[in-house]
Amino acid sequence: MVSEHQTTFDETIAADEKIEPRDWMPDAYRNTLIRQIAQHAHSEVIGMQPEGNWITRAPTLLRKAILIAKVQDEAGHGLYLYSAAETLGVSRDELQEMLHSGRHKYSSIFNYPTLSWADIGVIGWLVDGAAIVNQIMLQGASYGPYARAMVRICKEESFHARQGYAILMTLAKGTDEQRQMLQDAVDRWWWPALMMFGPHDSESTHTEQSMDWKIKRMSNDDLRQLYVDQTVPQGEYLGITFPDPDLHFDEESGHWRFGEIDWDEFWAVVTGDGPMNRERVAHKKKAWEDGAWVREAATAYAVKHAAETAKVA
Ligand code: BYC
Repeated sequence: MVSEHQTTFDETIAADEKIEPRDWMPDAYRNTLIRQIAQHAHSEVIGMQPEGNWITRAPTLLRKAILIAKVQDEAGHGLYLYSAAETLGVSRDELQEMLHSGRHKYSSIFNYPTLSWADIGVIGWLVDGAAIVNQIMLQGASYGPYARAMVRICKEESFHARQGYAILMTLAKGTDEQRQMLQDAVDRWWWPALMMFGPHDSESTHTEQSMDWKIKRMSNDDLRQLYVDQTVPQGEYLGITFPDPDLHFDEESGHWRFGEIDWDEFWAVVTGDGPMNRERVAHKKKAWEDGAWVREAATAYAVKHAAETAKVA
């Protein structure tokens, strides 16, 4: 027999209303949200590394200031998302432990190296661009704290994508060497950007259930197609080519059709064997350990402050 709780939950989802932390929810819904929100938070935080790599080497003071602001925004996104995950009853420490021990995933895209300044522009354009396509639909997610975090994150991502495109416009209008640097970065990041949307729908473990629960509002393949349709004209404007001989505009459907992703590469990167996986996790663990004294000091202050407040009361 379906419980009263389950009926209320189902009706809330059917009515397109939000599930809030105080509401009853099925364990599987809670666990799916913890998995996806945590993976998303970890991606934001690990994603600071490839870009942080270029802060000391940005070509001008202005570019450096903009990049610092962007990387700082990613930390903020991680914090909103960890807070959203905490509303589901999991602690920040547990989430860190899951990431450090390899039991939690983070986006495959951050396991590639940033070899030139053009990579910073291409990350803004292609990676933040892909994140926006994915996250606009997540603003409609059925879990309130996740959906609301997405609204703010999307606003900031939109600035990130523009700063990336602005870097690329400068390179595109520059010397032959600069245009070559831009093309080389596109050649290396295009396929990994398409992989961000996850496996084909037919191979995706979670899509069907997550769409029934209205956590995901569009499937991996539909989002990927939307992204390609938006991005190819932007690339043409920059004067670059895409590293895909099968890419062509299909008049009948009105879509840009593209070649097959290298799924062996995707799964190798997702399961820990990409070019930068080990470095990324080792660096993250070191930052967590080096920051232990800050957390201890902050907690000590909080305890002292609570004791003093209690005394006054
Ligand atoms: N990378 O059943 P599926 C940013 C895993 S950061 C790694 O389709 P789901 C930025 C998937 O987890 C924004 N793993 O899963 C930051 C699952 O494994 P588990 C990053 C992937 O969850 C700094 C298995 O494959 N955005 O923009 O329904 C600087 C089967 O997949 C990936 C997000 O995190 C992948 N690409 O759909 C610049 C978005 N794809 O968990 C920029 C939030 C799949 O069963 N996440 N897997 O072990 C999502 O929207 C969804 O989780 C996904 C996957 C679309 C990624």
